[in-house]
This record gives sequence, structure tokens and C-alpha cells, in this order.
Amino acid sequence: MAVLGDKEYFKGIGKIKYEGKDSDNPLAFKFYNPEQMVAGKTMREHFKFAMAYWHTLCGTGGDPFGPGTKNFPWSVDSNPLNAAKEKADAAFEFITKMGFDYYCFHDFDLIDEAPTLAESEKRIQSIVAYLKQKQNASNVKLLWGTSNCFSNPRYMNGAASNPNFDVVARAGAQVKIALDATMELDGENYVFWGGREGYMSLLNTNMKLEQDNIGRFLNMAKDYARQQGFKGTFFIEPKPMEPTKHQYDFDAATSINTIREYGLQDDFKLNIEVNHATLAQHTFQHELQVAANAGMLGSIDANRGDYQNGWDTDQFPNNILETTEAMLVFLKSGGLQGGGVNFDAKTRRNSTDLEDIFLAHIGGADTFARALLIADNIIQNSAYESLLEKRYSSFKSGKGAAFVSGKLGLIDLYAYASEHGEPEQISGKQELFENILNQYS
Ligand code: XLS
Ligand code: NI
Ligand code: NI
Repeated sequence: MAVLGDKEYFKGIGKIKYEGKDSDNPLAFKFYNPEQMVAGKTMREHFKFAMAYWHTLCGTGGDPFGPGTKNFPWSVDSNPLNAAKEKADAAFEFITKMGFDYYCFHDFDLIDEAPTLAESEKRIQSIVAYLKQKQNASNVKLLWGTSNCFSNPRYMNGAASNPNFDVVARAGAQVKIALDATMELDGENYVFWGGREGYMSLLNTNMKLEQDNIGRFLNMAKDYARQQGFKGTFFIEPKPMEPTKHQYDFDAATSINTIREYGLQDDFKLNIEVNHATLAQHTFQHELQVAANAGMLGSIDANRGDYQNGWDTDQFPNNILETTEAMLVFLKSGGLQGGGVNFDAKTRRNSTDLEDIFLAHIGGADTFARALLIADNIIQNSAYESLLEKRYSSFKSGKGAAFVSGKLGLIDLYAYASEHGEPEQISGKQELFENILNQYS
């Protein structure tokens, strides 16, 4: 079977190539050069760029004020399996032309949900068989699968955290089918984003029971997949709100607590999304650092928010300075554990050309690539590392070193402070650090 279906959906667009920063070709990479080595790995290996099925193939731009605007030429067949195959053809044509290696999906991005669980499972199995053929005929792989347990009205009160056991069990069945699909496609990871796992009002909520039920549910999913031989990593994707007022996996720190509280630390890491970080009033780099500190920096959902809007606008990345700060954390913590960089991002509602989807992904990949190069340059060649080291140099020798190695007690601090008088005032030099970022970008 050919990699591409019979139909070509993105006509007139060929394979996107690296042409360097002096190229004026909008359909070429200016910074993302897949085989270029940076800090010991190729860019391709660092990033493992992935296309998100939901935004790229399914999102036609509908919002609360109007319907979709994008006339996608796939999925027009009234037979669900035929429509799903067309969508898969378009997906693989796009990924291959971009030169990416990966994709990510929710179960019902692949094919429409059917009226019954049994029929839905059959549909998923049919499209998975088709996707498997397409994977085998190309170099495209599945970075992660997940289950959409938030769109169907049955999940309006949550899935694993639902107050009704019948819904919890229904979600369990759906996750089992999504795990089976992920494993059948050799998915490298599996994601849990708790879309409606939270609450709207504490008045009608037993928070402790809901959270404990999520813990039980995640353990069941993990145990099942491990029994089936799944070797990949599970990720929790934190988000503070939207669609619920308060989501249980609020941010990286909260999710790490969930993972540890329910004994999941050997199997679970985090998938950090830029716009979710900013919704939680954090920076992207903060969330990456929190995850890295816990040894749980697993994967990234790449996008960006809007400085003025307080919701998940899921725009494509284009902020070089923000991404450079993130890449400093990325490089210094040894990259991602198991995951990659998934473009969980959508073109704007009025970006209606099919070409815009390419331009958006090219821009996103170039932003990450350029930021990686800058961050590497800063680490290798600027005063950044030595300034940072100098700031903490008091812990390198003498009593400071003894403190760090746990050899001092409070009485020792008392004795030291009594002897040394008022500490010297030492500048934090933030502006100098910021200037280095500017100078190297
Ligand atoms: C929504 C989330 C979602 C997850 C996968 O805000 O980002 O798209 O990545 O369920
Ligand atoms: Ni996401
Ligand atoms: Ni999101």
C-alpha cells in the first residue's frame, strides 16, 4: 500500500525542506534542520515533533459565536469508516510532507463515536487496522494516544471523578478500548488529560471521594496496560480550569502530588502544555522546571496563549524569548523522557487556506529549533552558566557546603550568624541575565 491515499488533499504542496534563514520560501524551514546536531542529538531526536489529529484534521473553527469556517476536503463521505479513512489519508499526507515522525490522537478523533459501546469499539478497531497499514508503509509513528472522556454529554459531571459509578465504569470501558488501540499501533506513550475531572461548585462535590476514585482509575488503567505488555510511559497533562471551574490536575506540582499520592511514580510522568501553564498563572518554563525537578518531564504540548485573553487559545508557538527560556530548562534537564513535542495548536478561525496548516506547523517547528540553538549557544558560550553558579557559590565550600550535605543543625546556623554579623547585600542581576538572552537571540 502506498503511503498516500489515491487522493492528494494538499495539492501543490510538496515535501517541506530546510532552506536556512535566508530563504524567502514560506513553505520551507528556516531553522528546523532535522539532521543538524545540537548538544549531542539531532533536532529530530530532541523534539520528536507530532501532529495533533484533533486540531489539524477535525477542528473546523467553530466557536460559541459561529460555526466552522474551514472546508476540509476529507471526511465528506457519509459512511463513518470511509470518512475516517479519508481523514487518515489526509493525516499521513500532511505528516509525511512536513517531514515529522509522529502523531497523537483521541479515540474519537479517528472515527465518529457510534450509538453503542460495542459499535464504537468495532469502529475504532477498523480504523486502527487501517492506520496500522499506513504506519507500516511510512516512517510515521504514534507518539501517544488518549481517550476523549469529556465531549460526550454523559461526561458532563466528569469521567473517573463522576459521582455516578455507571459513568465511571463507562469511562473505564472507553479507556480500555483506547489503550488497546494505542498498543496495537505501538504507541510510545498514553496521555490522561482530565477534561472534566474537577468541579463547578464545591457545594455538590465530595472532593476526597472524587480524587481517590481518579487514583483508583489511573491504577487500573496502568495495571491493565502493563499486563498487556505496554512498555511506554503514562502522562498526566495538567490544566487548571476550562472546561470545569477547577480541575484536579491544576498544574505540574499538583499533578506530581496526584502521581505520588496514588503510587503511580514508577509509571507516570507529565505532559506540559504551554497555554495550560499560563492559565495556571505560571510560565511554561516554570512548569517544565517543576516537572524536571521531580524527574517527570515526559512530553510537551506546544502552543501559546494570548497575553490578554484568559482561555486556552491554542495558538501556534512564535515567541522566541519564551521558548528560549523553556529550551534552557529542556537542555539542562536532559530533554524529554519518552515523549516529544506535540503541536496541540490550531490555526485561527479566519485562516482558511489548507496551506495555513503547513505555515503554522513550519512556524512552530522553526520557533522551537531557533530557541534550541539560542539556548545551546547561551549554555556553551555565554557567561550565563558561570553567573548562575556564582550566585550559589556560598554552598560550594565551608559551612555552606556542610549545610547542603546535611551536616549542620539549627544551633550551627545560630553560631555562624552570631559570628558573621549582617549578611552582605548581593544583587540578583536579573537584568544582566535578561540581556544575555537578548544578546544571543
Ligand atoms: C485541552 C488539552 C487536550 C489534551 C488531550 O486543553 O490540551 O487537547 O492535550 O486530551
Ligand atoms: Ni494538550
Ligand atoms: Ni489545551
